[in-house]
Amino acid sequence: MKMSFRWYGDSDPVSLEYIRQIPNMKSIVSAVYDVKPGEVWPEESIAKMAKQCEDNGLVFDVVESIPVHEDIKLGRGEVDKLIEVYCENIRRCAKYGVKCVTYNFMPVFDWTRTQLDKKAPDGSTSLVMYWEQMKGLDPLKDDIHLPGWDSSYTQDEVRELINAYGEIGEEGLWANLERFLKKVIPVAEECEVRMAIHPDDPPYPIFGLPRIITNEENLDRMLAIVDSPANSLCLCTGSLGCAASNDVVAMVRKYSAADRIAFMHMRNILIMEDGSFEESGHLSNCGSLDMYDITKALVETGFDGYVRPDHGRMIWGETGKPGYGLYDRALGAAYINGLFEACEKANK
Ligand code: DNO
Repeated sequence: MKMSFRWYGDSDPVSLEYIRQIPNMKSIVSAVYDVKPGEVWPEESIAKMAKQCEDNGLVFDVVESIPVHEDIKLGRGEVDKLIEVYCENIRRCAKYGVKCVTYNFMPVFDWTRTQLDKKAPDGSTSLVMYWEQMKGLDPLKDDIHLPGWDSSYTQDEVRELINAYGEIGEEGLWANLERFLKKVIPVAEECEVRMAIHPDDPPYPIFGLPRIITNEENLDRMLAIVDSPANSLCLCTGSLGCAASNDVVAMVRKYSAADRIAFMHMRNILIMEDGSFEESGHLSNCGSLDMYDITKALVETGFDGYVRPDHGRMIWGETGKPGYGLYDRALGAAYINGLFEACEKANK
């Protein structure tokens, strides 16, 4: 496996100087952040990121994310032109050494949480999604500002988008994903880049928006659209894992054995009785997922893709981007390194 760490560029309070000191750290996961979805990434920005990483003994070889424009997901407007821009961004990233591009096909919103700083008894804080706090919220009627949601949309725009997704439904979203993949994957293959789709987080409908990257049946369907290692998964344990019906260990084993996992997001979550969940420490006994079994499944199937410690809690008084502080993610990396070392030795 190749250990990696997400870095948000110059605005990130965590520095590359610190990231490089985490044992076994090799790759930086980042993106060009000052360009809107649907626009071409300036080569200078990609080159600068690559150079900054290299100067710190790291490699910028994973992109997270090249965002997919809503019109591509909705199949409206200038879709073909937008997909062409997407392909051009893949080519440009590949030119500067990128090997893996993460993206998602979630309508309107990326991950959904109800609170980003829920305090645990030990004083740490983390992201949570409590149904109790979601109850009664209706984005078609109320003005909703859930933490972490893209604030560049006005409430009217959000309503328009939600209605448009309601009209196309899940099958419409599938059709638009297919159209996207059939154009993008051949370009990725040419560039020797693996596309890694991130599962919907959480993997069930929110506010009636269709969600399709959610469970084994749908992952099978997605991978079959273009049967190529360039069309792969970013298997996020914490996203798939917060639906108790998903057997994450079995999914990891199956897709890794088939060489369809390009990128692993490793984090743990604690699922509560009503389906709410809290992001926990990475260790198995902090949450509902067995991180040892997940790692064992990866090692036994010869996984050689990228891994990153996903969301950490905020600990030791650190402030910064929720989920993306240094300390707890570094603890996560150390733990994951340990799991891999043990599993690899046992597997010899
Ligand atoms: C959350 C992340 C996601 C992920 C995107 C990929 O912290 O895992 O925002 O980057 O869904 O496109």
